[in-house]
Amino acid sequence: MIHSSVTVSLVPEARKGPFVYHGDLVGACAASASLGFDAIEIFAPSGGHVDRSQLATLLESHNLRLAAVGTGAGMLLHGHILSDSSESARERACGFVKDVIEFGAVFGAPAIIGSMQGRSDPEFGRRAALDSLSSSLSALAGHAASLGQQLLFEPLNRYETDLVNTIADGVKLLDEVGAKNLKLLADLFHMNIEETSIAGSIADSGGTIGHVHFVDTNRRAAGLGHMAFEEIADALAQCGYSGYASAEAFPLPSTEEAATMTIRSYRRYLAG
Ligand code: LER
Ligand code: MN
Repeated sequence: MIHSSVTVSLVPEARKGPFVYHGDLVGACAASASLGFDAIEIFAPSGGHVDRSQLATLLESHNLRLAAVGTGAGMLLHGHILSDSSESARERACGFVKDVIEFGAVFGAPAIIGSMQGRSDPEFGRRAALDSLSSSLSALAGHAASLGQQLLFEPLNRYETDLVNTIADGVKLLDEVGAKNLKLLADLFHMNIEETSIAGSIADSGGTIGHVHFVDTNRRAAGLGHMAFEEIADALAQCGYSGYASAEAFPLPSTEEAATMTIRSYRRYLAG
């Protein structure tokens, strides 16, 4: 069974980003629970930003779970990247992510490495950047494992990184790192740009997918673009995927309509 989730950003600098709810955690929990979502995914400025006992109360009172926590604020707010050519800069990046891993772990939620993978610079080179990324991921996956959590790694489209663009690139990276709790995040928006076949690459992923960003071709809510959701749902079912379909989409035409459209599409294509 695939569960539903919706993103909540608490980072003012990301107000134009692809998140359904922005800024108001209390309101987002009430609204998403009333639509029937199973969980929320939080994008926060840091691992220490959210009051943990307030979040625990909120989740419990709305019968919601925490699906995952994003780490992209490390790059957005501080310029940290896990593939940095400087070891001390990489350590700072890992420190930021470790705090987010610890926050998520309190609620049984994995952290997501997306834009924190960074991109190569011409001097350092792509292979060296990938090696640095692998070594950062190895340390971070170890930290997540010590807390009983998975760590999610997200291939991004070519306009955001030159390191890991496809699910196949991601599977290769996972092989290099060799950590059992390191899984891939399949973001359908990025896959629509990079994959030859979205359903085909899911089918070929060999059980490495641990989370899905459920979104349409144009990064609007599922159902507001031209994604072939039937075949994607079939491919996920065939590989036994039982994680979250989490709406990381623009709040268009409004937050309410994006959330409503998402849960409708989730029920149509993925539920049961
Ligand atoms: C993060 O989940 C993502 O998809 C990236 O595009 C953010 O830059
Ligand atoms: Mn994503």
